[in-house]
Formats: sequence, C-alpha cells, structure tokens
Amino acid sequence: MYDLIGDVHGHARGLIRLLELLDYKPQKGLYQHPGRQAIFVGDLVNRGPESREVLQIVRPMVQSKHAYAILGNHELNLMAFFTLDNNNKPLYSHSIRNMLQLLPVFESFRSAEAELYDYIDWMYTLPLFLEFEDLRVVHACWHQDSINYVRKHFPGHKFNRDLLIQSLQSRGPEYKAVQMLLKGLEIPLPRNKKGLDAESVRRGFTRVKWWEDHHGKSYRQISTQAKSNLPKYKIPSNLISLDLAYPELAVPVFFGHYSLNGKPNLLKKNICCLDYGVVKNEVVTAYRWNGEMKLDRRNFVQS
Ligand SMILES: [Mn+2]
Repeated sequence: MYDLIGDVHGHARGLIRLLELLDYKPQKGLYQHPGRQAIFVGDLVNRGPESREVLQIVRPMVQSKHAYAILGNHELNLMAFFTLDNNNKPLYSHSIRNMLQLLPVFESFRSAEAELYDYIDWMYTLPLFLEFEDLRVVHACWHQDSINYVRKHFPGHKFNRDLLIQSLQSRGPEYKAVQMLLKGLEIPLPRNKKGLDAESVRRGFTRVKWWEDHHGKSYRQISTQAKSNLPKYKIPSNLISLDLAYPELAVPVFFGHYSLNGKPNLLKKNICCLDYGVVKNEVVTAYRWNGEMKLDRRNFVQS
C-alpha cells in the first residue's frame, strides 16, 4: 500500500520527520518500509533551503522502487531553466526574476553544479501523473481531457526535450494539458483591482478550486488564494467553460500544489490535497492509504 506525500519544497528535515513517523527506516543509505511505498506528488524542490538534501533522499527511494515521484511545477521550471530551445535559448529565460524564483535551489547546490544537472536528467524520467487501478496522483489538477492528451502523446507520460519545448513554446494542446496538470486552472481576475493583494495584481490570475462546481460562485468562494481580498461578485460564466467535475464514483485522486490553510481535511470523499503550507510552517503532509475508496481524514499524517 501507499503513503502519499505532499509538496516538500526543500524541507529535508520536515521530510525526515515525516518518513520516521510513517516508520520508514534508513537502510543501506535509503529510507524504506518493508510493506509500503511512498508516492511524492511533486514540488520536491525550491522555496525551502534544502532542495539538494531532499533530492538526495527521494531519488534513491524512487530508483530502488521504495517510492514513486511525479513532476510538480517547480521541477518543470527547473528543467526548463536548463533546457535550450532550437535557437539555443533557455526555455525558462535567465532573467533576474526567474533566477530569483529558483534561487533557493541554486543556493542549495552551490559548488555542486554537476550534481544538479544530474537531478535535472532524473526529473526527465518522472511522469506527469500516475494512475493505478484504484488510485490517481497528479501535482495540481486531474483534468481528464488533459490526462488523456498526455497519455496519448507523451511516451511513458514523461517529457523529453522536444515535448518540453513544444509544451512551453506553443500555445497548443501540449501547453494546455501540461499547465492544467501541473498548475491547475487559473482564471483572470476582474479588471477592477481595488482591494486585491499585490501578488494577485502582479499575476493577474487566481488559482481556483477545481474540485468544486463554479457555477454561480464568486471569485472569493472559488479562489484558493488571498481569500479576503477577492471580490464577492460572481465569476462571469464565460470563464467557466471547462468541465472539471471529478466524478463522485471515480477512484481517489491525490495532489499537492495549493498550499491550503488549517488542518488537513478531505475536499471530497475521493479528492485529497496534500499541501497544507509547507512553505509557511515547514510541515510536510501525507496520507496513509490502505486501499479505501472512501478516504478518511484520520489517515493524514503531518511532520
Ligand atoms: Mn506546485
């Protein structure tokens, strides 16, 4: 059975505390459990100070089949930073802003550049989602059309250089599918920016709760971010074109990404977010899954 582990974001000590709580023991240099496997939902790196240490823990677990890992948007940015397009320009440009965005990763790999490149190569081996008979895992949003697209067009459900270039440089179906799975649905904020926090205004978009029906809801109700500052009026219906409903009878889906507040709770009986703000509190969140189709909030474990 599986232990699903949320965003780690460079917090190795939080991860070690969590693995020990889950009875994973370091043997022959890697954390393992005699009867279970871990599944990391992506965003292992960045933000926190120990990206290198986190990768040093997770990669051996994956390579020895004690764990699975999928890609998060922070891994995607890092891969894109070090991948050149056909004009020899990095896919994620080396602007000051982008460098600052990835600075915690670069600092943790200071004078270990070759090791970082090696991890980038490893990231290319990680899939964009996992689907088992009775379990689904994605970093941000299980959007069935996007899953189907990746399943059909990405061999092994992974990137290669060409697919990464296409996904980031086109505005085509690869781009949409990758954005949806790794970043989720984001909707543009209203023109009237009065009262919005600076981050929302800068980005111009807000992340939404894809697991809820948006019809007739306000920005404030449907956003996962900066709740109190968003307008109370209804989202225009032209922005709610996508059918994101996750079927009630579908197998459980696990994801991270949303940095939710408060104590972990299930979003639905078969929908479970595992990111409860590791960036804010250094607490990594997991769900110990024993095959149940109806999830149970008592199975959350936090470091
Ligand atoms: Mn994320």
